[in-house]
Amino acid sequence: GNFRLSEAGEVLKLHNAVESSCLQALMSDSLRQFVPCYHGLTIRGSESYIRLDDLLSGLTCPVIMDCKMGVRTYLEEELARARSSPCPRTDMYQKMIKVDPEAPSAEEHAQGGLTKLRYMQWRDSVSSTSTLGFRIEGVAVEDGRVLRDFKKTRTSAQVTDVFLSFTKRQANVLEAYLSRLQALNEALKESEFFKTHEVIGSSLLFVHDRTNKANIWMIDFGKTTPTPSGLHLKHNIPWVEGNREDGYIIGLTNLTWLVTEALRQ
Ligand code: 4IP
Ligand code: MN
Repeated sequence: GNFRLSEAGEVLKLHNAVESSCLQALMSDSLRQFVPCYHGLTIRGSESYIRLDDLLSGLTCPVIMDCKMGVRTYLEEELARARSSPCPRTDMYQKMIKVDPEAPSAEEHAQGGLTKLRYMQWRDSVSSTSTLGFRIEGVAVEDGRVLRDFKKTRTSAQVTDVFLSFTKRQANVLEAYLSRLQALNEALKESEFFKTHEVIGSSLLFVHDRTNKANIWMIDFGKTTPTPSGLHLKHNIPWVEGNREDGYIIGLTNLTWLVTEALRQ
């Protein structure tokens, strides 16, 4: 979406203060090796951009999968907003009926709109987000085609099928992903950043190429917010409103389990 390629093995992403402060903090955290290197801001025309290492540079015909992590993809403030000033959006309604014309209520059909919260909660529940703690957002295949038809990919069997076709069942690729997931799990245990941030809407980017080099990166921190001072999140317990938990580790554990399953099939 808001990406744009720059000249020298870097990617420019439209500046967002929440994201750049996360990236800044991550550069001196145990998670550093899982995050694209951040080089500060730059200005092009009238816009400010975040400079990141291009994760695809040096790869031949990369294949990419984006998994959005967590048991919810909206911030707690979205709940407050929907209560205090509910604002039905026609674009949310249009996106919902494109996936499932039956999903809106009679009232929502009548007004032809729904709140962002309602849309996001529905998206989380029809995908694997609510149950598995992550969902597949998209896959880009060798020839550059991008597949985005995963909105109703919800069960563990459906997710495993996507892993199998994404990796073409190559055991060495699946094994490389598995060990990277395990290393990430260890780094998260050590991470000061992870303890003190609610990680919402962030993705793990799976990338491998023809030479079977395989890697996983943490990306997208536009909704990753510091906890009120002193609060340490566990990331592996259910979310209830007010506890700020994101279920990131629930998702990582299930992801690891399903990659292991894919290896067995
Ligand atoms: C999108 O829904 C994603 O949830 C976006 O989150 C979100 O942006 C969009 O909200 C919402 O419409 P689909 O993926 O179903 O299209 P992300 O950026 O994490 O992918 P926010 O602003 O929440 O980051 P709007 O309000 O931008 O439309
Ligand atoms: Mn994203």
